[in-house]
Amino acid sequence: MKITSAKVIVCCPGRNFVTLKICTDAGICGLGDATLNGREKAVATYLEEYCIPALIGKDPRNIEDLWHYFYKGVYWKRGSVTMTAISAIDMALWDIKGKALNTPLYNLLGGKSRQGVLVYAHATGPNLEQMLEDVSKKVEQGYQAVRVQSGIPGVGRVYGVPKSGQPYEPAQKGLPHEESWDTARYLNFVPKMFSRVREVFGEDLHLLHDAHHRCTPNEAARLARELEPFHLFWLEDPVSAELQEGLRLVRQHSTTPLALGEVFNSVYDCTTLFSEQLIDYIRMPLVHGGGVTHLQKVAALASLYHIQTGIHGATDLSPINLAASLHVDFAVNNFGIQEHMPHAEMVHEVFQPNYHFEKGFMYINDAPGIGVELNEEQAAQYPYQMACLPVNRKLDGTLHYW
Ligand code: CS2
Ligand code: MG
Repeated sequence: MKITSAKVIVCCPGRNFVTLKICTDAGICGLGDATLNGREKAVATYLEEYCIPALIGKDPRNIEDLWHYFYKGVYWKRGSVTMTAISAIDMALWDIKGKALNTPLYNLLGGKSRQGVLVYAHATGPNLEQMLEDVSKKVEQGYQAVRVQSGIPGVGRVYGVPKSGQPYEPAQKGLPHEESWDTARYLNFVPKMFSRVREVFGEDLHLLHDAHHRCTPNEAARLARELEPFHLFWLEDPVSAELQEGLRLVRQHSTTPLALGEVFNSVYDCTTLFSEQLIDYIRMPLVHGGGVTHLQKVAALASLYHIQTGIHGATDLSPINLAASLHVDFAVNNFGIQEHMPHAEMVHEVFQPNYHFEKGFMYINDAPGIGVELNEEQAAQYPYQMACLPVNRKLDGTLHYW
């Protein structure tokens, strides 16, 4: 089999998505997600200028070799743009392989290890009461695990907490907008928030929280320790993990489970976190983390250290990525939980998914390969619109981690 053509499709059904389509002389085409929120065109150009010309004529069945061709072969390893491009190629090749062998992707990864994939929903609100209403909605929909985020009294607009009634979408049209932050107020508020959530919803609901990299290791240690009585499923990104050693301090002080890695793009971002057992869940997404090929290796290494997967699944990753993640979730033994934020209806006019949610779990049908269809005519109806993630400033104006 040979690759005969490949193209990049950029569309904006409510938000931007970048898709790579690779076709072969066997008449089989594969799809890969190449969406990097706020930097979509950089990945599209990387693929169009450098990867697609090099793919033509190659045998798509040699996925491992092609992965290393684009990783080692270019000399400039890693980085979000490069790794998102490699991830898209990798997903499209696995899609082709599954279609060529007429079998769903999970079958090529060792088969199913479970009957359903446990997922968590997002509940948000500009204040505590509205957030509690949103948790109720998610429980009514059948979710058994809910991530809880709320506006913080005295702090303006907080990342990832939409205005009342708006869908979750941290990126906004045009150049980055500015949001504010105050760690002291945040640290005082979050334990009170969880105390209230447990009071209303009891012990059985799995609760998660995302600190979005906002604390220093010592602040994170205080937060993790003060959240212990509320038995969180996980505390996510309490610190920015560029300094992997920083997690030692958090770990020393608390047993609250920690989840990290949605911005990682290589196993080398987490070797210390794994080998010293500093985290409990690894969040690397397929789309930015080297695709199925690399995630399998990351999951295998994590399992040696009793670390489970908790793959990133925000709405800025396309349905192709979510479906591919579900195949991995079904297959790996050390699966923990999968993030689930349903895409808007408009997104499904372009991408027809092969998965569904039922009573807290997700399921995928047996369509060969990854199994998501792309309607290119619909995609063309929604042209790209520039949008960026926000910049985050402390109340005095100092630039902070977002
Ligand atoms: C968030 C994401 O899902 C999460 O845990 O942190 O919404 C993240 O902020 C976005 O994917 C960034 O594009
Ligand atoms: Mg997150």
